[in-house]
Amino acid sequence: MPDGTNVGLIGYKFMGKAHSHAFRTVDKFFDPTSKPVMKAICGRDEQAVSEFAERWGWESYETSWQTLVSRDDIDLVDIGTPGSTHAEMAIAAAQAGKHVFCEKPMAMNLAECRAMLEAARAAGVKHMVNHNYRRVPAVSLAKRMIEADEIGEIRHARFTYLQDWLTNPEFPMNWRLRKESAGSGAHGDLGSHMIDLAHFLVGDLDSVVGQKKTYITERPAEGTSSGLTATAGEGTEQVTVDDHSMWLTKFANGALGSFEATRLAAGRRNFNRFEINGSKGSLVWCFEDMNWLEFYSTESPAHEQGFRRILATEECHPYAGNWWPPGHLLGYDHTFVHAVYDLLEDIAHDRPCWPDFRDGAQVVAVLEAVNRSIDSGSWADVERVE
Ligand code: 4PW
Repeated sequence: MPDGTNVGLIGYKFMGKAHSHAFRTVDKFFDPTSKPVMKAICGRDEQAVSEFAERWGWESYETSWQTLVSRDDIDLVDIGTPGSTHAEMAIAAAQAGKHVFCEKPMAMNLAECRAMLEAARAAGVKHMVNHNYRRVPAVSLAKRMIEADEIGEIRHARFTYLQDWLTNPEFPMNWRLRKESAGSGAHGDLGSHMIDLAHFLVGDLDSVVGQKKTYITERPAEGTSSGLTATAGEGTEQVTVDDHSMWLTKFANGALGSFEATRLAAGRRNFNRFEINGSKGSLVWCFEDMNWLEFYSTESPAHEQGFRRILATEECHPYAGNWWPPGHLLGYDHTFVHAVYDLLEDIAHDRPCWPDFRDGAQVVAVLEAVNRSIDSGSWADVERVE
């Protein structure tokens, strides 16, 4: 794109802000070959989306996503809306010849994912799913250390993603609590992130056995909502998704693993954590302390044995050198900038994106295998997406 990459973003709430921030910021700290041009933001409420466009610097706004994806002056469609809308939007965008960036979970089910993947491949456009936690410098550093055999053969790994914003039964309904808009509760919302990290750091999951539970089955009706906040309306509504999901896995490489996702873990605000144990050491990371990676090596001298805390803000650490001097910490928003930078470079240099729609579909394949295991009461094999 000689004059930049023209972006159209669908969604202007929580993810709309995070993605808008990323497009506004990326060329201030990174040097994308093709700079993003914030062409159009899309949302159904004309007053709200026009105000958002003004505030965030979008050149125009649309109230119809169909109009946005068909515009000739759009190169990249970014989908920041609830999961029930992803497939239709992504397929239409690909068929219109647009590159596609899609929030997680990729879609409501594996069939939708496969249709999105097929459409993107047929159109020859780039496709990426925003599993942003891969792009925390400390997480990408963990990937490098695993690839360098610094912890040896991985034997087991445990992933937890705990939040508490739904602990209070008076917290009202919102789209994340409805099966028809979100597909599932903590299982997909948080579980998809854990699965993607597991794919990134450990490998494919071969089989799973799980359980889910909804503890609060009725909540005050929705008034207004944005992100993880909401106000109550009149009456009540049934919750149709899980509060809590947990499962065991057998990885394809022989390792064993455990996963737990909940949004009712009082005191855990965004406790996305992994611990990976290998034959020569361990790696531990937690988003609530996201700049630090804990590393234990069995090869350290006996008197030095212990977890070493690595502050991943050095020039040598992934992405970190583009920001501030060592020790100046990064945050959640920086991971979106990293994703947008890599996407723009993948488009400009015709490189495969990661994670792409195949990776995103593989995540949903695991989510569905857990559901099958719950229905059957026994282990379920994970379908492989090619
Ligand atoms: O990581 C994200 C969190 O910031 C998740 O994708 C969903 O949004 C659930 O909590 C928040």
